[in-house]
Amino acid sequence: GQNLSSGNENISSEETINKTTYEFKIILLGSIAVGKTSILNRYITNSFSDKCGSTIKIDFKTKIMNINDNVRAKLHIWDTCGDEKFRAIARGYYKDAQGILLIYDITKRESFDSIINWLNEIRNNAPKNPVLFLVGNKTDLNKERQIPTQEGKIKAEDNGMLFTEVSAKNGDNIHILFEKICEAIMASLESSGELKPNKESNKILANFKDIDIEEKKRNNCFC
Ligand code: G3D
Ligand code: MG
Repeated sequence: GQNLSSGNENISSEETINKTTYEFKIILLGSIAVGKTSILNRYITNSFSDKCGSTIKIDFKTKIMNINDNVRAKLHIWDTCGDEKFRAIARGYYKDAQGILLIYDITKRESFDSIINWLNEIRNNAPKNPVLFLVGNKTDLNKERQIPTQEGKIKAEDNGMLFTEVSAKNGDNIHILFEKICEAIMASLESSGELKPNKESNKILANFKDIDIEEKKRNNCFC
């Protein structure tokens, strides 16, 4: 009843000890210069800046997403910098990923054509049944578009992927993209019985095996 609501207010505050936190690993894939790093920066810091250098590096950033008053998701979003040696680092990168954002540039036909190669890489390296999201980036450059939206949509449907188009530059659809993938990961884990809220531990590492975050941060160069 209504008379309970004021008494319960603290329970739903940010600080509550009973807040359930799911942790998900999401990785970014796609050919060089499609905007992987820009999408991540736009989501994490709401900024758009220069590309990172040309070294081969793996890095990840985390962000908390509130699902509701009692549940939140901590997203660990992994990005590569440079992709020439990608095959050599693939396995460690894919390990335990529950969501994959496969990105192309709507103004570059080659980046869309290589989606098929990335899907093979995913089949060979990713855990079974990650949520796949095909993402066409750079919608602010609509005049230079080479891939019609409908073509992206069909490619996604044919390959069991969710689909959207975004712009890291102006921020269009970026936040909703991460909300959607998070929702889809939760639904997928729930349907396979792997999402098991446990308020005692206040932390669920659903399908996410003890990644040593600090160590990964120290050793983020895999070359
Ligand atoms: P990558 O991490 O996939 O390799 P980057 O790609 O994020 O480094 O982006 C590659 C280039 O595309 C960068 O330009 C970046 O500024 C640009 N870019 C990324 N996203 C967008 C977008 O949404 N719109 C537009 N117009 N440009 C974008 P430079 O010139 O630095 O190479
Ligand atoms: Mg990059």
